[in-house]
Amino acid sequence: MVNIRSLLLLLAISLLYLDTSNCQTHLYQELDNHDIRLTALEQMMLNLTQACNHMQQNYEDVKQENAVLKAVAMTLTVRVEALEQNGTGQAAQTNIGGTSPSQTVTATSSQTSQATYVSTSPQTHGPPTSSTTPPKVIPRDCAHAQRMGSRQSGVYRIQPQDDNRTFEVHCDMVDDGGGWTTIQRRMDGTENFERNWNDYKNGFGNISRNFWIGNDLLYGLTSRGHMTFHVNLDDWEGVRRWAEYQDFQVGSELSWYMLSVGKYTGTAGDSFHYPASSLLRHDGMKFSTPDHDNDTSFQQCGRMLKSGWWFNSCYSSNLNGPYLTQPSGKHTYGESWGQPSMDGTGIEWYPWKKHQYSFKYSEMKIRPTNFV
Ligand SMILES: [Ca+2]
Repeated sequence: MVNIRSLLLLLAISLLYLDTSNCQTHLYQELDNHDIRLTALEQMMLNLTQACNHMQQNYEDVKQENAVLKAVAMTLTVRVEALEQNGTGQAAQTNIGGTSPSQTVTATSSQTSQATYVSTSPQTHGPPTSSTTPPKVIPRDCAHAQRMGSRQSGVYRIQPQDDNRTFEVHCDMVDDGGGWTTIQRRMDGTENFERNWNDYKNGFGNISRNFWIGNDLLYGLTSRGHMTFHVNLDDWEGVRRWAEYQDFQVGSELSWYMLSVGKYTGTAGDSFHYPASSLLRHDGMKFSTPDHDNDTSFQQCGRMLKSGWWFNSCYSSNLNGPYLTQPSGKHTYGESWGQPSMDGTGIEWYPWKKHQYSFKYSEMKIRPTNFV
């Protein structure tokens, strides 16, 4: 009996051992499989890391190539600008016809200057910096400066023609997309505009305040292509109106700086083609000053109206007239609705006010028509 029990116990122990052994074998097998999967995962991780590093290297290479291409593109752009500047400058120089170059606004020698922003106020402007320095080019005008990356309104140095003369001008980089070269401003009576021919030829005043840019420079700026002319006028009640003309051009001194303008748009009315009288419009007129009578009147409009302007017989606008500290000057005789008298009562634009009225503020500016 005991033997049988012992035998059964031994059998049970054997079976248990056998089962335990099988289980152990299975566990070892599973562990081996786990190790294999782990190794496979590690290899996969390694492959992914290598792939990632490879992509990172490719990205760095592409980025570097992109930077190089960008620098090359910038250099080529600047060279094209320089070539354009040379070509147009020579053409403009040819048309001057031997008039002696001179300027009242500050001119310098032929040094080059980057972006040529002259204002001393702190600002961010100019072309983006690059690891490769492009050739330095002085912009032809404010539109050119803006295309080169300048966004700040203020005083810039420009070189309109390829004759080594540079000029400081005021650029409006904000109004209606910017790129405007300001050619005249009247903001107070601190500057005398009753000037002779040479002053209007060369320009005068403070370009940050009241000034006339100069007819020679005006010719140089408008002789290269289609230009848009814009004038802003403020009355003494704080209302601003504007007039704009396409194809604005001022001839050389040989043509007495003859004015030529195209289509009008605006809110201030059309003075240059003044519809009320062909004797009072200014399109096609020569420039006159107190000492140079080129108008169509038997009188001397420039002397009488104390101004330099494209007088006819005589005017429907005179933005270079005397600055008055009130809307109306003295009316002495001859004024009728829509028809200026010969009194000369200040800074006038007849199509808006229809009677003699001197504006509080005026500014005239130009930019290439295809700028925007
Ligand atoms: Ca005359």
